[in-house]
Amino acid sequence: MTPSIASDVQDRFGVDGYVVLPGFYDLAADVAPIQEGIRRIVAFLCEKYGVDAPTGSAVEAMTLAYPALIARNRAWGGEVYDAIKQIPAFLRLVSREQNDDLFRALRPGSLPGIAAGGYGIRIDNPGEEKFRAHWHQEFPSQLRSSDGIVFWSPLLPVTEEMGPVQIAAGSQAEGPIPVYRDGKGVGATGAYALHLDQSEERLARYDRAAPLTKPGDLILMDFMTLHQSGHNRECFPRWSIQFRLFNFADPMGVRIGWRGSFAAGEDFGEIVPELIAATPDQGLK
Ligand SMILES: O=C(O)CCC(=O)C(=O)O
Ligand SMILES: [Fe+2]
Repeated sequence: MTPSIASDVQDRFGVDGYVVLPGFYDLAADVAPIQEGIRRIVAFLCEKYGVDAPTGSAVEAMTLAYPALIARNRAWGGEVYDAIKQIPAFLRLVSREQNDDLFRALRPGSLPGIAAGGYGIRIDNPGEEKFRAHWHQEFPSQLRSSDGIVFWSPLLPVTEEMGPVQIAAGSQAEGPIPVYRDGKGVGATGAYALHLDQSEERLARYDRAAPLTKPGDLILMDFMTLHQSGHNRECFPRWSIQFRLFNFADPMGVRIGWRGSFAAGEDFGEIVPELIAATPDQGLK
């Protein structure tokens, strides 16, 4: 049976390729235990490296202690990043039945899967271009199936200054867009080095949204919807959860054996060669 959700959610998702569900997760039950896990991990690393910074609350750990850690050594931030995706409360949120129900309601007849390696917690630091996700579709960097949805939920209230995710509304209509590789001059690799063919022409066709969300809220984006990270101009990082559900029943997914992309150690170009663009789009920023 297909679970029911408000039909306007289905309609808006179908038209815009994204939708915001305010308060989808329970702050106390679902989100606070993740924030607490982050606080403790940041506190362990501050102690390990002798960084004197406040970790009494999760907000302090995320906005003061983490920046203090990476100010001393950026690689210590990588330790935090790799550790926090293993917080049990985070994996419980990723694998909540509510998520599969939502997916099945938006994709009637689907059999949802959780994209392995496709879940994590972003820490978008002010002024850090190397890990900023510029305009992309999720599909080439995740694969698994062409029919998929990104789940995105913040761990701190997102303000304009923090550079909310930007979404080209309705751009899922483009279907799969070929991509080419370029390190952006900042050593970007993997998914961060992929560029869309004819990006400017394509993006010009759509209005852009940049929803301001708070912990508990959920943004859903179609695997084909163009989106990018905003520029964080705050003095602390933007922390957010993302994971991806795909559809085992999608014929394209069946054809590629539900194989993944970069996060699975695979090269998307070998799995779906038609996604490789012939010529770079020179106008891309
Ligand atoms: O949070 C961001 O800045 C980018 C998010 C994104 O690209 C994703 O969740 O797929
Ligand atoms: Fe993305």
